[in-house]
Amino acid sequence: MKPSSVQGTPRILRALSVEYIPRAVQEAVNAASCVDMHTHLYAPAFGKLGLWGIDELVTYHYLEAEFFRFSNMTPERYWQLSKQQQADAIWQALFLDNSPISEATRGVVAVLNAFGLPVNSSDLSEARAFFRAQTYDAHVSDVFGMAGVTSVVMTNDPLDRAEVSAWMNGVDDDPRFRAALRLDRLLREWSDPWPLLAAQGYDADDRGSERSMKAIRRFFADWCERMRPLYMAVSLPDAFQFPEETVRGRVLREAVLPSCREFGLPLALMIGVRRQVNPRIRLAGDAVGKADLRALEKLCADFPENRFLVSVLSRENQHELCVYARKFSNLMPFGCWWFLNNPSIVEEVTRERVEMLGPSFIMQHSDARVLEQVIYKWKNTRRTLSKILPEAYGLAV
Ligand code: FIX
Ligand code: ZN
Repeated sequence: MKPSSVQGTPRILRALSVEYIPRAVQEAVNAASCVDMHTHLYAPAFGKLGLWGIDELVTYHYLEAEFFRFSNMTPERYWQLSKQQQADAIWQALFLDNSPISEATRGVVAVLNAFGLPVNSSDLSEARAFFRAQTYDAHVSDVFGMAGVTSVVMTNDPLDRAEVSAWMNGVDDDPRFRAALRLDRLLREWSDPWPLLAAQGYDADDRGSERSMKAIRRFFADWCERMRPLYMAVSLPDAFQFPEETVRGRVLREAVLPSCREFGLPLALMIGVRRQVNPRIRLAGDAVGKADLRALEKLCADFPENRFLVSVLSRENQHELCVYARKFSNLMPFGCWWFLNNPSIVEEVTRERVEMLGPSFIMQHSDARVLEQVIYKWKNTRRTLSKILPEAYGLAV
């Protein structure tokens, strides 16, 4: 999980004079193939869990949030519509009645352009016909090729019923998709996950006793064997504290961290989300809050044998994260998550990270939820890096 796209360049640059740097960097950035280390995409074996195509692109929750700013339609009415009707309503409001100049709407335009589909059409029929004619498996390879992505890491929740049944039916090895064992549900209020663990045959109880901690470690052993994840991951609220005298705190300390050490897996912490500040708009209803990163300091200091991949959602936490990364070599900052993934903020945050950490961080992930989003998200990342890196190298020679 190294920022390999820029690792080979210093030697080349040393041999160049300053005026050639921008072009050399741009060529290197454009030619680099990426591993997208955090997405919500799925391999073909997961069937309907994998989202793709125009209706999914247009109803991405980033666009739903923008839709409710323009439309008089209530969320309750919107949720009653079919997927196609929802996409039609969003297309009308965000692409026809208003200018698609936000990052999320520009993304849809970029995807349509990439496939040579009309961007000013009064309806989505031509785009629908195009995507209907594709088969998912071959389309994945085409899309990854267009994005310059060799493989993506999925988000895999072993307590999610639909996912569990896909894994149990057997998931063929597909080198384009790697797993990440997601812990959000396991680390919720204990009354929620323990019956799910028990239903899978693990000896968990309602008190979160010592027995439950052992059961969770057995659960991890089995799921690590089944999924072969690259890392474990959890998103955490702005109010996250560690240590914490709750069952969640104990699950983290007594089960998650030891299992990560046992299986040699990093733990990805995505800190700062405030879930469901507006539940009426569902997935679009999450927000951000500044976190107390002393919890992260404690984790990095107390568990030097664990490795932490960390993304923080609040812009106000970014500088602190860089400082902690300078203190703890077991901390690897990654990407510009969610509300940060806008060119202006990516530029600011990445420049700061380069200045403070050199290339010792993971520059970006896409967080794509809909397959074709990797095309525009990686295009935009490359564009921003082609701007920032020549400056950095230019000042270094
Ligand atoms: O928790 C996460 O992994 C978040 O990235 C998502 O759940 C969020 O809804 C999202 O799509 C952000 O890009
Ligand atoms: Zn995500």
